Amino acid sequence: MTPPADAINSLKSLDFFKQAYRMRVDDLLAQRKAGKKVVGTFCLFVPDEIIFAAGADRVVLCGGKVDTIPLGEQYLPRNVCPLIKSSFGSVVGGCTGKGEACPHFGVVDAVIGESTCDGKKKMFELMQQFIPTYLIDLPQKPDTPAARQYYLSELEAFQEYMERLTGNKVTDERLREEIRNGNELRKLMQRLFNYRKAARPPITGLEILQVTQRQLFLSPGQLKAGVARLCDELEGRTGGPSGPRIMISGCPMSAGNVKVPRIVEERGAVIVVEESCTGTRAFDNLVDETKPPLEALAERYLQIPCSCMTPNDRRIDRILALAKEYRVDGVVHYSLQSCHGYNVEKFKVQQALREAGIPMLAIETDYSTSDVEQLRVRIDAFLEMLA
Ligand code: BJ8
Repeated sequence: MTPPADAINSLKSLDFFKQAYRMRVDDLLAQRKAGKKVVGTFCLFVPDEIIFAAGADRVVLCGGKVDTIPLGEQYLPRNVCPLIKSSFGSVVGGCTGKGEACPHFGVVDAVIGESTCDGKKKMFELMQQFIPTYLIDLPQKPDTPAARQYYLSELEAFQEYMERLTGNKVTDERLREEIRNGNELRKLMQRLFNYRKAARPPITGLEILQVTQRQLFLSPGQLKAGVARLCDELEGRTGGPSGPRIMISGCPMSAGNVKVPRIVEERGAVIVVEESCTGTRAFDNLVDETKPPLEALAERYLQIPCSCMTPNDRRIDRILALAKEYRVDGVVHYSLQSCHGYNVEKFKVQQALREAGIPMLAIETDYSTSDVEQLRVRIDAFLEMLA
């Protein structure tokens, strides 16, 4: 095994992503000054295309930091997932000045929520007391025609909301343009992930996280420029780290949350793919450019294999397919504490992986550092077993 490559490679084009936060906040402040509306989102089920077609901008607000959790816990039960507590703490901190807040919470005019897990659904009700909040209701059985019809009607209502918020009409032409832009970005992200299929990937999992944690934070133009530069730098590059090839699958890792991938790579493995919303789920499946735009959006977005959906067999299928494509030696199943969807689903994931002969390590954790030592021991044992 060789050490993780984030220390060796020093990919120059990653500097852009390191500066992304300050740069983007300044950019959003300037846009708001010029009269543009900005919305905050928390989930992949909120289609960017509709927001951009309405002439607004968006920024993802999912919290990955531990320091906003204490304020979140003043309003929410302690046994809610850390992503929810961290996000809510940031919003309240930003709105009341009572505590830690990420600067980007101050730059949104409204929040667009979605009815995914119970914790988030209820958090959005409370959030309404601090900032205007609109909720997209999601069907839970995505494979039925009725579900697609219902989600389509929810997207129509969302489009009308965005028109009211911005005062701009969303035309089919504008939607089609944004669908084309979105697909281009998805293809670019797919190209970036393809470099990780190499025998010795030229980019580590920790480095990739710097991009994926910011992909819904940056504007599409910024992301496109940054990822294109990174891909060009990776082209033809060989000789990254070697070690067991690991897939991380499960809950998203929002910005600030790198605990598990850091340990995995510090202990000598190489993360080659993430099956998560800060991974392949964000750019798998293009939107069909030949269909009526809203219908095509409904079709594509309902395919996101989130554990809030039932059944969610397409997630299992995707994990097995990715394991093959990326020649994965083992899977680390990553659940946030109290995320019942992913925690329960892990059983079926493990069953499927066992049948495929791929070992899996199940980790349930939060944003604190209290379990780092224990995680190191468990991850070491898992990697040793793979070796
Ligand atoms: S599409 S994964 S971004 S809902 S970790 S808050 S599920 S209790 S973040 Fe998610 Fe959309 Fe699904 Fe993706 Fe709830 Fe679980 Fe917490 Fe979660």
